[in-house]
Amino acid sequence: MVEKKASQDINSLARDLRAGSRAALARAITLVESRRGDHQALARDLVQMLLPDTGKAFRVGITGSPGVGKSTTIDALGTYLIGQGNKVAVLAVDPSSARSGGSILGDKTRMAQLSASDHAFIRPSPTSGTLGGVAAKTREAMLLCEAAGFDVVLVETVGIGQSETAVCDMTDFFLALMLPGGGDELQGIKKGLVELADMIAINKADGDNLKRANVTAADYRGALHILSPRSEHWHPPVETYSALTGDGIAKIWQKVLDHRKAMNASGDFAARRREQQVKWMWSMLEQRMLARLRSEASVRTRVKKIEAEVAEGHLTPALAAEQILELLQ
Ligand SMILES: Nc1nc2c(ncn2[C@@H]2O[C@H](COP(=O)(O)OP(=O)(O)OP(=O)(O)O)[C@@H](O)[C@H]2O)c(=O)[nH]1
Ligand SMILES: [Mg+2]
Repeated sequence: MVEKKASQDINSLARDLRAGSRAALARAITLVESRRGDHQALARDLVQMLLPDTGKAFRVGITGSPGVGKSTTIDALGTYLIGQGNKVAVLAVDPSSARSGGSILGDKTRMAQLSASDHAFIRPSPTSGTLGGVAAKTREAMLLCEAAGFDVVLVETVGIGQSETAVCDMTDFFLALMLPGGGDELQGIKKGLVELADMIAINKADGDNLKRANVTAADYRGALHILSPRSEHWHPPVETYSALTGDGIAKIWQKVLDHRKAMNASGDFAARRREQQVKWMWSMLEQRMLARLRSEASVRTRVKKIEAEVAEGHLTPALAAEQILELLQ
C-alpha cells in the first residue's frame, strides 16, 4: 500500500517536473540527495523514468580560485543566456560545503540578477559525504534540471584538484577562470588544471587591470601552445573578460557554441558523453559496494574481523580483499 502510494507520488513528481515546475525540481533533487534507502530507490526510479528527457542541455563546468569571480561570472553569463531565451540552472560541487548549507546559497547575493529570474534555478552543493557521493548527486541533479527543460546547466566548483576532475567528468565544456596575474607564475599550470580546461578566461579585465589581463592571456596562450590539447579538434582559447561590466561575456559563450559545433562535427561530443556515462557507472558501483560493506551489520562485523587480522599480520591484504569481495556475493 505504502509502496503503491510512493510510486504514484513519483509519477506525479515526474509529471510536474517535466512541465517545468521549479518546486517539483527542487523536491526531486532533495529526493536524490536523501540518504534514506527507500528515498534512494525512489530517486533511482525517478531518474530512470526521466532519462528520455535528459541530455539536451549545454553542460558547462566553471572553476577558479576563491575570489576569481565565479559567482559574479555565473550571474552575468546566466543573465546573458536568459536574455537569449534560455533557461539556466546553476549547481555546485563543493564537498566542503557543510558551512552554511552550501557556498552557492550564501552566494545568492552575488548572483542577485540570476536568483531573481523565473528562468533560473540555483541549487547549492549537496553537503553530505565524500567527493564521489557529492559529485554523483550533482550529476543526477543535472539530469533532473534537463528533464525540467533547462537549456544550460552551469556547474560551479571550488578550485581544488579532485572536484575539478569530477566536474570536468560531468560537463561538455570546462571553463577555467583566472585572475590577471603578476606574471611570474601561471596559476593552474602546475596542478594540471590547464589540461582539463576547454577554455581559459581571465576575469576582471577592466579598469587598471586591463593591461595586466592582456599580458596574462598572452602568457597562457604561450603555455598552452606547449601542452598537447585534449582533443585534436579543439585548441583551448584564452580570452579576457569582465564579469563586473559584462564585457566579453558574449564572446565567452560564442566559444562554447564553437566548441560544441567542432565536437559534434568530429564525433568527440558523443564520445565524451559516452565515456562519462561509463565512468559514472563504475563510480556508482564503487560507492554502492562500499556502502553495502558499511551498512549491512553482519557484513560489517565480518569486515571488522578481517581488518583486525590484517592489522595483526595474520592475513595478507590481498587475501583479505578476496574474502571481503566474497562477502558481497
Ligand atoms: N573589478 C572586477 N571585480 C570583480 C569582477 N568579477 C568579480 N569581481 C569582484 O571579485 C570579488 C569576488 O567575486 P566572486 O564572484 O564572489 O568570486 P568567487 O570566485 O565566486 O569567490 P568564492 O565564492 O569565494 O570562491 C567580488 O568583490 C566581486 O565584486 C570583475 O570582472 N571585475
Ligand atoms: Mg562564489
